[in-house]
Amino acid sequence: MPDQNIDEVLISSEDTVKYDAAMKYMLAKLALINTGLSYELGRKATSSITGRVKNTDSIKNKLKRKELDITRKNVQERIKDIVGVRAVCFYIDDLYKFQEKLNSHSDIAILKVKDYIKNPKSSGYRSLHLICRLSMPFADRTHQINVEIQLRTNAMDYWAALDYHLRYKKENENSCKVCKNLKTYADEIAAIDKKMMKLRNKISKL
Ligand code: 0O2
Repeated sequence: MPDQNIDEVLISSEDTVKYDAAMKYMLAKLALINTGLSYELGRKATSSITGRVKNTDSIKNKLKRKELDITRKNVQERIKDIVGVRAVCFYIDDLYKFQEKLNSHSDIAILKVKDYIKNPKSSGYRSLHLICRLSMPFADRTHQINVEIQLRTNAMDYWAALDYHLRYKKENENSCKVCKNLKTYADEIAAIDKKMMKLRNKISKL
């Protein structure tokens, strides 16, 4: 079977439209939360809000990485981040405030929290990941769609973006020669992130 047909079996054109709609729905929600939180804080809460729908090649690679068969069932049941959105905030405590706001949205069920800030990955990666199920009215009915929400500070985002192309997406062995450096830099950046939050608190009491 040509690849295009296999891809269509894995993710139908209806799925693609649905995932795209879910991403836009989530982006609107994050923008709404940002507006409310910024109002409450009296300053901007986020510096960017972005989203993406994972492409078929990336989904297939992830299934391979997880040593799973490339089937439609596995795509639907095992890949939780086909729809992914990210809010980048200024301070670490903003991320948890953002999470609280999401909790109050009745159409979003937070299924799993992966707190890579309290428990960073061995790579040094830090972010707050929320694996959610979104109930979205679409076409003739309400659909349940998995969405991964990544909440990060600017500092975490800076490190993750560089790590992504320096190491994370490279499978070659040589890339691990830089793992130790990247981990050290992640820890140093995280220490500055905490200091900036303390400084903000100090300034607010002046
Ligand atoms: P992409 O291209 O960003 O979509 P699990 O299902 O829990 O077994 P999964 O889904 O890999 O495993 O979850 P995990 O580890 O929580 O990571 C999900 C996403 O976080 C990744 O998506 C990356 O975006 C990001 N991430 C995780 N670890 C790292 C890291 O060490 N460095 C960087 N830069 N990003 C990381 P994808 O699908 O791998 O990639």
